[in-house]
Amino acid sequence: MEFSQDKKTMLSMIKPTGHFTLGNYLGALRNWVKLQDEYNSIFAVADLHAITIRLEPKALRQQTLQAYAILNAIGLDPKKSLMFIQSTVPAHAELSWILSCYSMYGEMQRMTQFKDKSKKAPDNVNLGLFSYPSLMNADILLYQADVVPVGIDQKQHVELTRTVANRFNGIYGETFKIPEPIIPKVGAKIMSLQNPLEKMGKSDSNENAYIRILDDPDTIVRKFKRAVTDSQARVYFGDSSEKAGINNLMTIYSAVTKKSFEEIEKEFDGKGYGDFKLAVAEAVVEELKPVQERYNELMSDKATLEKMYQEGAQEAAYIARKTLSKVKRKVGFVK
Ligand code: ATP
Ligand code: LTN
Repeated sequence: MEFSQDKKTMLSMIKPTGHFTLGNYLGALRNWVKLQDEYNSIFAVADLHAITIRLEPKALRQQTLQAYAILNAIGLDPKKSLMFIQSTVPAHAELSWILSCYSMYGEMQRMTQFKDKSKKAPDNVNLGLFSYPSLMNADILLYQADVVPVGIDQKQHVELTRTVANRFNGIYGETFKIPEPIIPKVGAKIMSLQNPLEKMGKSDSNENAYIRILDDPDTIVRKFKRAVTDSQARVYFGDSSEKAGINNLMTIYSAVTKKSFEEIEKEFDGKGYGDFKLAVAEAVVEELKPVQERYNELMSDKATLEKMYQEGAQEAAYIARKTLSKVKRKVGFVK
């Protein structure tokens, strides 16, 4: 992994809290692949962030490895990008503590993710859930990232990163780069196949609501066949909430085949939803096939996979240590 002096640095992470979905893939991951040549890129599996919810140790370990393998399988390349697992680089937890002393209680309390997640799981409102953004601040600032591609839900967290970095720089002099969030364009939001007014999320209790990146072709076809549509039986993009199901299928088909909505409407003129659903399913199967093949190869050779993430950890630790040493010196810790 070689970083160029002329390129800006980009960093993003994803939590291994479940099986990655087509929503994660089309909305976030696939975009990372496009961006990796443009920037010095850093991608990580945010396993420290994952434990704000209770996970079985075995499941966390397996999901973390799967997530790391998927990042590789979709086309992120450890020769071009720095790729690692968050918990293997101790500097994240260390800087998170330091930064938490420069983050205000009131600021953290205003984070909508904290409010939403506290409501959803009132019996496990742990301190980690509250200080979650401080760990994210550390993730970003350790690598002096210029840009951070995230979904709209994470924009508030990156804005907090800017506030905290500016505050620290104001007290101690230039220490951190101030990062910018990059939010993908509209269309990147994939909705649930069962309730197209809600986001397709990996923690949905109904398995038919989402497509997993690793679903086999039969499952993908079955889930698309069951997708909720309307009674009009005409494929077009409409404004009414009734069309949300078809709009979502058109969005998926367009994202995968690069066809415009107009082209799709023409292609399925006079045809029923059955034909359309099958075409969407087949396009998704084709898109995911090479990803699944590479994933299976990687997972069948755990030794190589381990070597890859260990190398990533070493490279990440080297960069992170530089920033952390500077911070510790500025704050006044002994050498
Ligand atoms: P959960 O369902 O548990 O809330 P999630 O799938 O939203 O999880 P995150 O780890 O928060 O998981 O998402 C990772 C990235 O994938 C984020 O950048 C997010 O914006 C993006 N993403 C998630 N779901 C979708 C979706 N349905 N459409 C587009 N992008 C999505
Ligand atoms: N909070 C993010 C995941 C995440 C992240 C980061 C994203 C953890 N650390 C640093 C960008 C930069 C999420 O829930 N999607």
